[in-house]
Amino acid sequence: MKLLGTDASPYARKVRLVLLEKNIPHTYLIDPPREPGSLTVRVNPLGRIPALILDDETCVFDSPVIAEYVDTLNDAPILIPRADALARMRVRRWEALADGIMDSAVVVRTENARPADKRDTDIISRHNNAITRALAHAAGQLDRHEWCEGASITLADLALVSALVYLDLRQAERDWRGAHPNLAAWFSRISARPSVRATLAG
Ligand SMILES: N[C@@H](CCC(=O)N[C@@H](CS)C(=O)NCC(=O)O)C(=O)O
Repeated sequence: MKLLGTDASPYARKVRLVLLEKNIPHTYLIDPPREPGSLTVRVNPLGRIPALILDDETCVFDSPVIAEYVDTLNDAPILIPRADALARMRVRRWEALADGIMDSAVVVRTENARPADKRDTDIISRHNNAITRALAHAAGQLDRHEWCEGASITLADLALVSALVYLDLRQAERDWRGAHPNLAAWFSRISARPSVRATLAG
């Protein structure tokens, strides 16, 4: 299978981490959708990354669907709990929280890229406030636990680390480590994992 993404995309990082943690053979292709000739716009009607192309050419999108599909391919590890409905909901809710941070950070970046007189400062502050609240929620839920959910790594951890890497990339001025030392300690532990380091290497 082939994964289309870019190194900056937090959604692509999330599914790259799922593939790497589960040790699923794949080819990672950097394919910015806005570049002429992009494969992404030919295979994904939404023209977005990440897109996973299976060996029979089936295209899987978007990132939650890819993560869920890939998680069914083996059990080592199981990243989305299968039997415990509440645990499963909590993992998916972590993913929604992390994806929401990514969504808001993308909106802020897009808005800030406009000329100063065309920026909507209300939109910028609403989305920045959402990120601030989501980080406080994440820190509160994480508390002193080693993992976001349960006793081992799940999709929740992979989604959250992807959101935080993206914040460091696009909002370097945001001192989320100072605001949430427990989140900072969790982040430095998880970012030492070979999977995370591999996605940061490129
Ligand atoms: N909800 C989607 C969001 C994917 C998304 O918005 N990807 C961005 C890149 S981070 C994209 O491809 N945007 C289209 C573009 O850049 O033209 C997912 O989870 O996969």
